[in-house]
Amino acid sequence: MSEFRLHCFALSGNAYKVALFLALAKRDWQPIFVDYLNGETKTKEWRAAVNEQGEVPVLEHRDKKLSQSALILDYLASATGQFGPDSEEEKQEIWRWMLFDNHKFTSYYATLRFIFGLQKAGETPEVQFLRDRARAAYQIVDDHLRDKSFLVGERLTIADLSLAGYVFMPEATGISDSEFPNIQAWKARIMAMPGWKHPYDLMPGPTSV
Ligand SMILES: N[C@@H](CCC(=O)N[C@@H](CS)C(=O)NCC(=O)O)C(=O)O
Repeated sequence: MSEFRLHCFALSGNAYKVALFLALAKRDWQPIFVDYLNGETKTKEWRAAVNEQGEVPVLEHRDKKLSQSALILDYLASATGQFGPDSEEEKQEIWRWMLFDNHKFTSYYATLRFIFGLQKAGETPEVQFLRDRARAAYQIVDDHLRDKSFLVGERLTIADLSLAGYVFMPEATGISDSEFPNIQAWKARIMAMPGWKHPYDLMPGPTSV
């Protein structure tokens, strides 16, 4: 059995945040496939055994079973000594970006990508609302990255891994990379890291709905 076990599925960018950490940190880990599309996370059994909140990612390590990607990333940074803060000030900055990511950057974009890119909902008012909100969050991050290589401290940290959850997903969203050149350059820096892999090469399961 591997040291770290990650409950995940290929389409989940939230799980990718953790899978990418483990890949870049070159840790001994294994994915445990969760059949989200067939409703596994909604079953009483899965919720009782894995996560009462009904979500992946869930990380198992030693006697711990953790959920919520930001908390897992913070735990992994402490447990491995990699991609964490160098000071109290950096820790606060990292959390500030991870909370922004969970509330806005990932959440609007992930929902847009799911209903527009995967379920092919078309140009509904909901899609347009989500795209506007996602664009606004992307603009804030693009502005922040104008004079920076990474979000915090000029090196890859768990803040970058959190925001990187969905940016490599290939489905159409109606938002183009060329609208956000600083995010595009940041993505290229992450892709150039030894051990980087596309989400669909790192996690098991179907890549369409
Ligand atoms: N804030 C959570 C979000 C996790 C999340 O939304 N996971 C999705 C997959 S990407 C999920 O498991 N959804 C199950 C459901 O909504 O039923 C985190 O960062 O871990």
